[in-house]
This record gives sequence, structure tokens and C-alpha cells, in this order.
Amino acid sequence: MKITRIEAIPFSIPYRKPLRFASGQVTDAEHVLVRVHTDDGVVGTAEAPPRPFTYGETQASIIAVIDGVFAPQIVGISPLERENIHARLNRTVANPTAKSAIDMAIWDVIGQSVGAPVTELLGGYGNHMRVSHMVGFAEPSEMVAEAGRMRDAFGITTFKVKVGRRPIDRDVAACRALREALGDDIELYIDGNRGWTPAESARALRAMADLDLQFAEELCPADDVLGRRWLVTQSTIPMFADESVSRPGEVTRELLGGAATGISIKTARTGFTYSQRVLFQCEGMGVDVVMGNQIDSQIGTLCTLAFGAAFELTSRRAGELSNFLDMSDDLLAEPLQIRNGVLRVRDGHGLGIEIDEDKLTHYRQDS
Ligand code: MUC
Ligand code: MG
Repeated sequence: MKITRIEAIPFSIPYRKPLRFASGQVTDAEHVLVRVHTDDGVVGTAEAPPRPFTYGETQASIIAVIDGVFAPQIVGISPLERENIHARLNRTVANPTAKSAIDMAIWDVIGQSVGAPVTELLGGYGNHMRVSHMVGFAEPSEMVAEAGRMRDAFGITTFKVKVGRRPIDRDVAACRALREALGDDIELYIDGNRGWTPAESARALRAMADLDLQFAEELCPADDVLGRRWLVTQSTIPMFADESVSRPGEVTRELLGGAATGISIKTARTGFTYSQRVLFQCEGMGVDVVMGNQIDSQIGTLCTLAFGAAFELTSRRAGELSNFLDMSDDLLAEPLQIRNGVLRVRDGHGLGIEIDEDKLTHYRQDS
């Protein structure tokens, strides 16, 4: 079997309401659908979500690098030769979501070809994950209302609260309001998207010390090298790295440098091949992980779920699998359903991504 063609299709689906956080906001899912075709007629599918504020990629840059650089390098190779494929992709630095979408579409091809779900090929630990919902910046009362809706409608009881950039007292008030309104049984953690200095982060953590936060994610930039190490010594909860760990070498740097004590794994930026490596690094070093969300559509959510459910360590914490709920529509023929706070892996071979072609025709931006 050989790869014959790679399609990179831009599409745009509006969000019902924008998601706001310290490093930016998202109003439309302007993603790239990636399809890897083979001479056997098998087609693997994944998506690349451009996040210029995190990785520097745009929708146009993802399409340009796939069409102009990556596709010519890997057309003609067997999808099973993943090491060769990555060696070729890695001749180009960065472009994490473009590379990852190709990687995951290739795993989808392999799963379909051997007649097995990708989650079983990866690890086969389980068939579901608990869901964590990400609550963006808004007035504290609106954030409470959103979390309450998610709990009542979908049974979600774990919430990641966006903090940073706006005055600390507002973030503290929002977290306090969530804890008071939803009670002691919900799990809360915060994500600063690099919006605070180390000193501001320490102050905020002290102010929230009684809120039983599970952990704190990327409160200040990785370039605050000594500041982040100092912050770890100040904190009584784990400090997770997210956008500072977009490849295995960065995971090593953050962990051995003492600047982080937990790792967010995002299949959108490390695909399946490198997410495995990051996971095994963490497991070997006794470090906790969470399955993060790159503000994925249902396509990316299925990818995160396939990986997260495949391993014991990634299944311990709730995975961030619900942001598609804020999209006005999606491309899957059979929409995902979160029930009792849980999302189940699709039956079937590969990733189980079946695209509604009419919707794709409607939302694609290249025709
Ligand atoms: C997250 O966990 O940070 C927002 C920015 C980004 O890169 O990902 C999202 C969610
Ligand atoms: Mg984050």
C-alpha cells in the first residue's frame, strides 16, 4: 500500500459564542480537513486547527506546507513506514498541527486497513473517557451558568477555567463562584495561557488556596525560565505545561528544568506517534498527564478520545473533549454524544470519522 495523495481542505464553521482566553479568542472553527489517500482506496481523515497565537500556524500556512512541502515528500511511501514519514516531515521545523493531522490520518488508514479501531492499535486500555469542559472568559455569573448547563445537560463535573490577563481578582471571583455554585463534588483546574507573571501567578494561587484546584496550567510563559521554577516551589498543586511542550524535547526541558510537574498531551499538536512518546516519557518519569483540547471540532475530539482511552495514565483524569458543543455545526455524519459526563469511542475500524459530504461542501472555503 502506498500514499497517493494528501488533501488539505479549508473549512469554516461559526461558534455559537466566542471562546475567550488569555492568549486569544476563537469565533469560527477555521480548520483544515486532511485526507490521506492510498492506492488501496483507503482514505484516512483528521483535522488541523490553526492556532497562530500558540504555534504560529494559520489556515493558509497549513495548506501551503501540506500541499507544497509535506505531500511531495511522502506521496509514494507506505503508510506503515511511520519513522520514514516523520523523518521527512521533520526536515521542516515547527508546523505541529499540519504534521499531526497527517500522522493521525495515516493511523486512520492503518486501522481501516488492518480492520481494527485506532484506539486498540495504540493501547486498547478502554473505550471511553470522562469529559472535562473548558470555560472561557466571561462574567463570573455567565461562567457559572455555562458550567451549570454542561453539568445538567451532559453530566460533566470537571471544569477547566480560563484565567490570566484580566485583573486577578476577577479570575479569583469566577473560580470562587464556580466552586460555591456547583459544590465540592466538581473538579476545577485553571489555565492561564501565559497571561500572568510568576509573581502574579503565585498571588493568584494563594488567593485560590481554599478552592481545591486540581492543578494549574501554563500560568506564565516558558521563557520565564527561573520564574517558572520558582513558581513550582511556591505551589501546593501540580503545575502543568501546555503550549510550552509541543514536542518531546520540550517536555524533557520543562520537566528536568523543574518548571513543570505535569504535562498536557494534545493530539492536535503531537499526533498519535509523538503523543505516545510524550506519554511514555511522562510515565517513565512518574509525571501526571491530562488530555488537552486545541479547541477541536468533533473530528479532533474523536482523535483525542481515541488516544486518551487507549492508555491507563491518560484515562485517569477527565479529558478536554467538549468544546465542539459551542460550534453551530460540525462535519461528522453521526454527531458525538456526551452522556453522563462520558464520551465513548466509536465502534468500527480506524478512527470512525465519517464526514457528511453535504456539510463539507457547504462549509469548505476552497470551492
Ligand atoms: C488550552 O488548553 O490552552 C487555548 C489556546 C490553546 O492553544 O489551546 C486552547 C486551550
Ligand atoms: Mg492550555
